Amino acid sequence: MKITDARVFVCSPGRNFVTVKIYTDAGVYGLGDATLNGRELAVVSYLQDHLLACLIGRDPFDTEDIWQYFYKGAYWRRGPVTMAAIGAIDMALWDLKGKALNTPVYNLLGGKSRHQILCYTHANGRDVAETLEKVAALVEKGYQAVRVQSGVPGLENIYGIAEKGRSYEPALRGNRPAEEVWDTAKYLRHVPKLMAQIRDQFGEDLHVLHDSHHRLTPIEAARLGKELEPFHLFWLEDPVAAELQEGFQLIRQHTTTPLAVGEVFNTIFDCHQLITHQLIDYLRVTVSHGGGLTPLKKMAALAEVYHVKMGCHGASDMSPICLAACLHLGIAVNNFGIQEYMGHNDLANEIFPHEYRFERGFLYLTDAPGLGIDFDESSVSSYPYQQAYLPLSRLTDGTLSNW
Ligand code: EZ4
Ligand code: CO
Repeated sequence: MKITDARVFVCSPGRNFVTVKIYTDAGVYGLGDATLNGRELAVVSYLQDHLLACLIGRDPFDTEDIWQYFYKGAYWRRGPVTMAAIGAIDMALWDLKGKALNTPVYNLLGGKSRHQILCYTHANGRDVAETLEKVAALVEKGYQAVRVQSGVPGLENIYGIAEKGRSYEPALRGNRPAEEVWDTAKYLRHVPKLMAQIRDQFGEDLHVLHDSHHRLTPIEAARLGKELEPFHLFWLEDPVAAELQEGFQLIRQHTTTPLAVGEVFNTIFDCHQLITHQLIDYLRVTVSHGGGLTPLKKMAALAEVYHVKMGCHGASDMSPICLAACLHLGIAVNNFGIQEYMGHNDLANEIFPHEYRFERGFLYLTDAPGLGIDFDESSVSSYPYQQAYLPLSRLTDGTLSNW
């Protein structure tokens, strides 16, 4: 079998998605997600101008060699734009291989290690009362794990909080990023109170997660982790910006709250020390931004050795194709932890028909071949690209901070 064509599509059913499609002389095609929130067109150019033509004539089953060809072959390695582009191609090739062999991708990754995939979704009220209501509604739907965020008294707009009556969407339309004001002291006073009320109302059985979204220093994160210990979080996510892997040693010395990191990582070299020094408990690298299933299965294997479990990033700013890839990996590896599941709007679900489904707190896959997803190309003309960016954060005195 030979690759005959490879194309990239951008559509915006409420938010931008970048999709790679690889065609073969056998008629079977594969789909990959190349969406990088706020930097979509840079990935499109990387694919279109530099990678896709190199695929023509290749055997699509050679996933390892094609991955190495693009990773080592560029000379310039790593980085989110490069790795999202390589990741989409790799994902599309695994999808294609599964379809050609008439088997789900998980069968190519080791088969089923479990029959259902534990997932969590987000509760994000503007204040504690609204957050409690939202958690109650999710528990009603059967969720056994919820990521709990709430507005902080004295701060206007913060990460993770939806506008009234709307579902949360981090990227905002416009030609430059919006700016938010952040105050760590206020936040650190608020979160333990929030978690006390959550445990009070929902008891010990609910798995509770929380995302600090890179905003703390190691010693601040240590304080938060310690103060949250009585509430037994499933994980505390991105307590600090993680370029400095050693920073986690300090957090780890002080708290037994489990730590999850990795949604902005692109390669094993972003997290090898976090894993081998046992500084984290969950690895959140996602399949698209981490360069595809080829490197993700290696990361999962290294993590397994060091008791680290997988918790792939599954926000709605990756398309259903990426979520499907995370689920195939998640069902196959032994060291699966949990899958983030924000879901997508109705339009995105129509444009990307998929076989995975949510039921009472778990996600399920069928035995549909490949990744079990498809893509409606007419969305490109009906819902064209819309410029949108993630916000940025400033401290109250104007200092640029971590969003
Ligand atoms: O801010 O996906 O855990 N989830 C997150 C997300 C990220 C967005 C960035 O595009 O932190 O909401
Ligand atoms: Co996060």
